[in-house]
Amino acid sequence: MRPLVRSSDNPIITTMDIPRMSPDIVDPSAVFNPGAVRWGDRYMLMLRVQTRGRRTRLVMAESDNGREFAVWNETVRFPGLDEIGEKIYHVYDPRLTAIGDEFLVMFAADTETGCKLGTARTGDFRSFELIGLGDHPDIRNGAIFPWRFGDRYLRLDRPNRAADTGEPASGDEIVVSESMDLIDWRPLGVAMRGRPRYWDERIGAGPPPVRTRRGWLLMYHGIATHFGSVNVYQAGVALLDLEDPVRLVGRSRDNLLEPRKMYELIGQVPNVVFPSGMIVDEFDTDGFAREESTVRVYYGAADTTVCLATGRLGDLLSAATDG
Ligand code: BMA
Repeated sequence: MRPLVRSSDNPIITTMDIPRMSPDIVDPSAVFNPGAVRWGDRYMLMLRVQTRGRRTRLVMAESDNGREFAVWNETVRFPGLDEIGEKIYHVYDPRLTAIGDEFLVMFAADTETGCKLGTARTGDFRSFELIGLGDHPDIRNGAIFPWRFGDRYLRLDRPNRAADTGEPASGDEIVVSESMDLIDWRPLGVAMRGRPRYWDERIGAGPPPVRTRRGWLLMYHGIATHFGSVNVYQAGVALLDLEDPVRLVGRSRDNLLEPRKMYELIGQVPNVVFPSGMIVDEFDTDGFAREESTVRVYYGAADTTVCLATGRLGDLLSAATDG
């Protein structure tokens, strides 16, 4: 049995589901790579909507069953982001973290000087407070742990390495960084590296990791770059040590999800599954996710639609066996 099974309703969100929000969103081209979090009984997604001008807008969607979503009729605004002193071209690929009684958003922001990771907080997904834009020169795929380590926040991030000509900025190390204030981040170490010539040559964290009794469950994307004309984006899992997440306990030998369906193979960017949201329903009284719990993985398909795959937490953990 495969640990992740696609929803028969895929793609669960397409551009047809996005209300017109003139002038920001009129007849959009794509909706993909959503952040996801549970808010009481509701499943919340923060969608990346792309317009025909290839501008990016973030829009919330909610659901009470995790499968059928109603898209909100307003775009997400991070007040102050326009005055930050740097021209920001795109804000995209948000990861949502529930921590204490608030929600944190970590997003990628394309600037003149590279990709930055920005952070905002919210309590209701309607108004957001911008916390800041990090000053790392070029970094992406930031995901904040849903847990305080003493006074510290931890996150996973993925510094971009110098791109070869014509190739998108990418990287092959997932790093654990710490911060006291969510503004200044200090790298603690590399948790995992890409595996040259296999499915995950370049890698980046997917959704924020899930706290389990066996360790932190991380879903990540791996990019195979050794095919002549196209990169293949897939998803797999890793297990990080509970107390010291820089220490990798195991990772999946194979990917658990790869482009196979037409909606993953064809689209704005072909051959992409990009996991960005993961919701686990059940936690025990100590705050550990239950192994029998359902896991919902939300992913972008071909940079064009939003899709859902589900599994059982214990099966995903058991896939992270490689050293
Ligand atoms: C990555 C990011 C993602 C995107 C993916 C596939 O580098 O830009 O947002 O989904 O490429 O195009």
